[in-house]
Amino acid sequence: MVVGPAGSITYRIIKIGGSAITCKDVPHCFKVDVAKEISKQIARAIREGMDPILVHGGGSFGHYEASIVDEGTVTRTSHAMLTLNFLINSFLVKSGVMTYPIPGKFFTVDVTKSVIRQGMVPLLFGDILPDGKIISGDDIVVALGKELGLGIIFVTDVEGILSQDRVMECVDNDHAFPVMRTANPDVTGGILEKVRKVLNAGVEAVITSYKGENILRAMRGERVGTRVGKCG
Ligand code: IP8
Repeated sequence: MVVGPAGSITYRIIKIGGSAITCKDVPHCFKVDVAKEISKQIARAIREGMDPILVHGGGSFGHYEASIVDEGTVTRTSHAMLTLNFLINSFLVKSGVMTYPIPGKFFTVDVTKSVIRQGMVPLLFGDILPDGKIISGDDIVVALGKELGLGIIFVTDVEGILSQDRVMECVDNDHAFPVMRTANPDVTGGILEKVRKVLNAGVEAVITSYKGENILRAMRGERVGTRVGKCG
């Protein structure tokens, strides 16, 4: 486990959620301003000496296409994810972040480490296999968090897990909070499933928005959003 100066875990794995980077209700709608803001914070974190590992989800690209089941689902979903990756990567590269994209189908911890060893920033993403099985970016970040002993920052469109309109400070079980549901398709289960995966794997995570430089602040070890893992 990698620990920071105060003995706390180091948050370096950043899951750029589809809910943050794409528009909920509009298929294939990409949020340029959000991409610019996230890229800016990641570039700054790197300038401050931090080395992030990036992963993005499917949003209204991959999840939308995967939810329409016909003979073209795998082709369209795969194409949608590559398109979204191209868009996100374009803003990161423009901001000076030396990324190397790794589609989920090719994800291993070793291949991720080899990209880091070459001095680049891995940019992994959720994917679909030829048989239609979905690889969620959430599973990728949890596997990396467990293997590398690093904390995960889930960047979403909300400030954290809400209970009666207030952001919860910390969650250590999956039934203590009201389930957050969204109308848009999410074939990999949404926020409750994220929390379950984090708790089952015994990793540490924060769920936060990109606003207020929260990605950068979480990487610096500041408390933002909702922590998921061990409370107290
Ligand atoms: O949004 C899903 O990745 P996630 C990827 O991280 C596809 O669960 C293909 C829908």
